[in-house]
Amino acid sequence: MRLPRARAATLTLEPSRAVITPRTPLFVTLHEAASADARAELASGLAAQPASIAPKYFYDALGSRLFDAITELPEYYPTRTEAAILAAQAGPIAAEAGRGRTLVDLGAGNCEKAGRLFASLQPRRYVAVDISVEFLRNALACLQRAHPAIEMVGVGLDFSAALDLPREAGDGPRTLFYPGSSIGNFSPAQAQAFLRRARAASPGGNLLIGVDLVKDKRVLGAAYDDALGDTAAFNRNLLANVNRLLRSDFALGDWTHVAFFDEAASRIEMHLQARSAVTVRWPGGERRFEAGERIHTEHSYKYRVEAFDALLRGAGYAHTRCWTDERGWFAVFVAA
Ligand code: AVI
Repeated sequence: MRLPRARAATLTLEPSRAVITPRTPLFVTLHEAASADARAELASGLAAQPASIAPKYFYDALGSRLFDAITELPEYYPTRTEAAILAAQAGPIAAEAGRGRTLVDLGAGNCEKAGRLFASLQPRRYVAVDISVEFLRNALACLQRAHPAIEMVGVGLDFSAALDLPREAGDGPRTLFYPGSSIGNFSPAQAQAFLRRARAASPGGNLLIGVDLVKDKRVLGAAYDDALGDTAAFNRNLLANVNRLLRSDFALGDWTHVAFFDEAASRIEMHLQARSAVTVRWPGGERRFEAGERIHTEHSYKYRVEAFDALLRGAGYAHTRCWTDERGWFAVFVAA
């Protein structure tokens, strides 16, 4: 569904002053949460052995808020470590990425990370893309009020399989911004395919991407199983979203949050584990789970700098630069 073009901002010049009239961001919705495709994908994931639910279904409106809360937890270091790198290296990163381009924010969420880059990157246009359409709409409207001079476009899109930006994203060189190590939620093979699509979506432009690095497994484990239980709530809320989309009857209390670091695969695994035997039903299907049986909900791969650099080069990026924090916990790359 395409929404009508919103009122554009006008810059009125009078002899002694310039007045910027506030504008509403243009919003393009190319994603329907409760589509037949989504229901088919969910039903086949639940029927599979082992069962799985794709992590993109975490992000309904409540899931997006729970994720925001995760980023503030003492145990969840990625967001603040990445923000510290972006702040400390703002000048060199902007020099590498280029100023005055269209900044395309993939998985924009609350748009805060990109907003903090505006001073250094001075984007001419900001395109915020996210699957969580209503959450994005509100966040973008707030950001537009704070930056009335920047043209802003919101795109409701599931870009996990294809990265087809609408024409409203504009032309001219783009910096694609993919922060937070969301790339880690793909397998390395899927990540490389995604990086290839990102390169194709920014001809003559570049990619600014955050990547979580391998570290002590106690630090990693705590980040995905926090003492407050927010990550557990985020994981279980997935079932509430599936109930809405698939009209299934998951009882959230039947499921326990499980998260651990698999060193050999270099990834955090998240699962939901049945507390006792339970049958889940939805229109046209059902699945019995034995006590202790798990539904896989997320992988979060952790990289070494050289391995991620190789992934970028394998995706066709010939030029890469990387910055890390003092502890070597997180890396920010610019790749062209
Ligand atoms: C969005 N993504 C990068 C997060 C991560 O760390 O893999 C999602 C998350 N899952 C649990 N906590 C955070």
